[in-house]
Amino acid sequence: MDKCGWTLTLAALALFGACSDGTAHVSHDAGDAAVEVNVSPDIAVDSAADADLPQSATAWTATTAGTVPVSMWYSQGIAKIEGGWVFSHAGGLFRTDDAFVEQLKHPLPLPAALTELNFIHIGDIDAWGDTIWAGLEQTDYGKNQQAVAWFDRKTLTVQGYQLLAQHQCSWLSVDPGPALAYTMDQFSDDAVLIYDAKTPGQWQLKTTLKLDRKVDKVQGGDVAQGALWLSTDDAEHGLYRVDLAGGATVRLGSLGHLNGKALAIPEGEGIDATLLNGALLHTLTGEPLKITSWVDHFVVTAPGDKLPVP
Ligand SMILES: [Ca+2]
Repeated sequence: MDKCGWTLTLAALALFGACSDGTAHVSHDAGDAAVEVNVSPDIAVDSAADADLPQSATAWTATTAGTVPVSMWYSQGIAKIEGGWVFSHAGGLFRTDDAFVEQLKHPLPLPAALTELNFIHIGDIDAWGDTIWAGLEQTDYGKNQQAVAWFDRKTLTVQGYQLLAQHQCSWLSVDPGPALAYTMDQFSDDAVLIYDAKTPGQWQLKTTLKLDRKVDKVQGGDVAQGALWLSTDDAEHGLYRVDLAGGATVRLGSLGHLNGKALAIPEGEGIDATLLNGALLHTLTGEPLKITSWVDHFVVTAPGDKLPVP
């Protein structure tokens, strides 16, 4: 969860590039005086799906600011770093520049001690300084034993790991200010586990934040702006905001890419929350046929005046 400077220029949204699949479009006139952001129906906020939610649930919105196709191998996690991005798939890590041009890949980054324990899955990842943090899973969820591992940002080599007493670990986010780490015990859950993360290898469960609703099939999470932002692989590929002060949880919209057929339905994956050219949320969607993946950027608007999150 890198922090980037906040300078909102709608024209800058065009930096995210043209959309390859027709799901979003950003354009500006020759003088940059006017900017048009067209939102495809499949990634607009689904008001029908929100009809049964409290009114406050519709007050926050996430509006697409661009879709970028990326490597099919980027299929689990995403994290913004200085000068680029880091992605994960189940068994590897990748670092790109800001244009998503791959700079380095590490296809087998887990230590033997973990693979011998059947850890085979890297989930959504996060960045903290020169370190990449990743939630890891082994497949026997009943063991109540998953793990966090940390990697050097430049080399993507593992620096250490710690077993965690939780059943699943599809995502993990770190907040360097208070040195806290966030994750969930289950893919579908109504609570967030919060670890004291001051000392690598000695994380201690600090508290549990109870949400005011259950969120299904959470695949990514990132902390920024006093909130936890969740991406899911539920039926609507829902995007959610969790207020860290009390657990109020609202649906913002959707990651999109709901148009697949049969076994080719795309899967909602990880998320990064970094203010970047006016867009706060950046999500990763994978595609089962392994033809491509997508990074989608979203501008978040707050209740009331609908201004973007400051
Ligand atoms: Ca992430």
